[in-house]
Amino acid sequence: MASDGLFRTGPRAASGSHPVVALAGNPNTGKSTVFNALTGLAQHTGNWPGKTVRTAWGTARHRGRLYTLVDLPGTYSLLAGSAEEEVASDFLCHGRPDATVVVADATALERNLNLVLQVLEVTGKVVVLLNLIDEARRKGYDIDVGVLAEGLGVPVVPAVARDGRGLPELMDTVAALCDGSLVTHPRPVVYPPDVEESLRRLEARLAGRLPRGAPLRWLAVRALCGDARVLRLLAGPAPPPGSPAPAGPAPPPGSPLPSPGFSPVVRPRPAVSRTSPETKRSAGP
Ligand SMILES: Nc1nc2c(ncn2[C@@H]2O[C@H](COP(=O)(O)OP(=O)(O)O)[C@@H](O)[C@H]2O)c(=O)[nH]1
Ligand SMILES: [Mg+2]
Repeated sequence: MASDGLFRTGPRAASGSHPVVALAGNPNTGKSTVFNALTGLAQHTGNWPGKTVRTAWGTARHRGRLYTLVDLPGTYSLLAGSAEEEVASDFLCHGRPDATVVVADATALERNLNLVLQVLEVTGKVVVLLNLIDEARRKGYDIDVGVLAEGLGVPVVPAVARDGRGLPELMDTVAALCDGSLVTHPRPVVYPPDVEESLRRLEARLAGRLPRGAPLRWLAVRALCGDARVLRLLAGPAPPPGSPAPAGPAPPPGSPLPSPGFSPVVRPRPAVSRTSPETKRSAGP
């Protein structure tokens, strides 16, 4: 496994034109097991730029196509209370992954769904890998994967990653998310009316300060939770009335990872709901 310095230029730099796939999840859900099974020896590790958080990234091949997988640090939340949460949140918000796999522990679904719902506020191009199905069965849990997928509005793939079970289906789903042939319809979390009103106002204030396509609602949630970096952004000077929002062009392939902080590099969120259901496979309602 190569190490360190390589990561300074980041997985995006190494990916060339390969789709970038983020692996997120609570600690001990089998994320590294999935990552190792899919990337084999084609891995690099290193510290996240400006952080002591170690992360791994590598290349997976599936049906003749290459993907760059990023094994994000395990977190229970994206609310940036720790360096790990900040790294995972920044990568999902600003690293522009083409798809995100949230590895969830089937034996502790309720706790794991907290992160799933947060990720869905950042990006819709998500597949949930429901791992440790063997342990869940041993405990007598029988999870209806179809109902879960319908409730979340994104695909759910059951797996026993330690035995490689479910991983080909995972990569088929990732491939379909990356090439746009699979359309998701994530269900938004609806907060109480006063919170929704605050979010709406914060989103409007953030919209003028961030590039089009930035996950405004999620950043507004973070502001309400007291995230210092979002609050700093809101406290900064507002752009003059009528001035266009920052363009935020996607960097060319080979650009380094965005550094921590609110880099204006955000790929517009895909308009998944506008794609014709006749021509695309669809997940969820
Ligand atoms: N029983 C069972 N154990 C698993 C499965 N996937 C991973 N593990 C084990 O769970 C532990 C944590 O896995 P790891 O990949 O390090 O989790 P991470 O912290 O999310 O990266 C390891 O001992 C794995 O061998 C699975 O599907 N079933
Ligand atoms: Mg791990």
